[in-house]
Amino acid sequence: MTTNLPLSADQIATLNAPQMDALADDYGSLGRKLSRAGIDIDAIKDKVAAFSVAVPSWGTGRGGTRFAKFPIAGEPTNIHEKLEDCAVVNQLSTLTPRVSPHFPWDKVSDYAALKQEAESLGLGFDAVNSNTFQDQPGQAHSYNTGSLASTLEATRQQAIEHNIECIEIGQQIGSTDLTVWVGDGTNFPGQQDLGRSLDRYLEAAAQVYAALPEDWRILLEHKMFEPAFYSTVISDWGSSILAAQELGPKAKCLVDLGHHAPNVNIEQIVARLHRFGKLGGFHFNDSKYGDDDLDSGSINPHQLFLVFNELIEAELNPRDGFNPAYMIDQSHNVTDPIESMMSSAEAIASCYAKAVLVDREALNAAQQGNDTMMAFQALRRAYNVDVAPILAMVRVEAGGAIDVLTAYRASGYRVRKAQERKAVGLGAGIV
Ligand code: AFD
Ligand code: MN
Ligand code: MN
Repeated sequence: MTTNLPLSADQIATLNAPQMDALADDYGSLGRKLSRAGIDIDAIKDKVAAFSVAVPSWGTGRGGTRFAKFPIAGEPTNIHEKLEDCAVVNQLSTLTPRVSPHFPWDKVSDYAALKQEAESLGLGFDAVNSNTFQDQPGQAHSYNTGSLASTLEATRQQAIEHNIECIEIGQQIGSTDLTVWVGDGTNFPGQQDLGRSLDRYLEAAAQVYAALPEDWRILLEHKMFEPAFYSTVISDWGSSILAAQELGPKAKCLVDLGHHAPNVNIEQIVARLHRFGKLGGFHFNDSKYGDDDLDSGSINPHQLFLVFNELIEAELNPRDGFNPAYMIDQSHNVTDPIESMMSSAEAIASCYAKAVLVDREALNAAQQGNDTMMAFQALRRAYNVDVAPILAMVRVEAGGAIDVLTAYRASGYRVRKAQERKAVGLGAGIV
């Protein structure tokens, strides 16, 4: 199956070799420390090995702001090259075996062949993403009035049909989720009736919902602002859960970490959505000011840990088939996207491992007994553990690299691609 891996397994093993003794030493030392707290390090390692996060096909290209995009040499220009880059991320980090495609950006003529191509690279497909927030060449109706919530019936119909087409493509490549984020909203008070816009959205989304196959879900991604700066139709988790509840059991909410007002308690939103069986997916990134799409854990790793703490609680107390689609959703404006995705996958898995390490009995007892300091310390103790040896051991056992970034640079992959691939254009590049 995996006949087409972009990096040589031998080369990864050779790069790992001089570091193996040190890793065994660090892993052993952490194992002894954890065992004093009654924790079996191998059990934690197995949980981390079973954890994975999808990468977005569009995350392999340099992102940008509305001011500019600065491409790098060797960037991918089509889905085939994007898959190859995703395979590099997965080969070295071993945490990202699925790719989330975006249509029409990733359109091809033969999806069965695309699925096979992905498999030969050690990859599968995750949620399919529709795009009704920008116009495509030759498109009959512009989305300049919005899409699923547009006042124009023909535009709404076109958006519905595009989402249904995404489901049909998804069925051919093995996806079972459709993620819908719409840019619909307004820039001026009074521009649209806030209630009627939502009515139109719900009516159109219901038609997409009706086209979902039995085992599929529609994931509604809310976002507070941008491109609309006054109001957005699905602006927050409240609008999202109400819409999901109205649409039906196959509709769930997707939380993108960057899509909230600054300082919002996102971990509580996670807990709330889970409480009502509506947490369907997650887009990981980090932010300082808004929807910055910075690398996961680069600004506020503690928040990422607290989010995972809620996700582990949800995993332990599942409601309504808890099965969240985890994905990295970042805009890599100033780094090599492969490096950012590998570093982010590590930050995400690290917070997952720390959340697994939380002594839930101690936490629950302290909570129950109103011992605030000890409840906080239960979280703090886990957060302070350096889980790097666990992550590295997981990677080595799966054929990945101990030091992903050094291995990637030593592979010369990007330099090779810079010679093989055609240059991408300049221009603004918001993703
Ligand atoms: C936009 C949105 C959102 C979405 C992405 C892909 O902000 O994060 O996931 O496009 O559709 O960046
Ligand atoms: Mn997102
Ligand atoms: Mn976003």
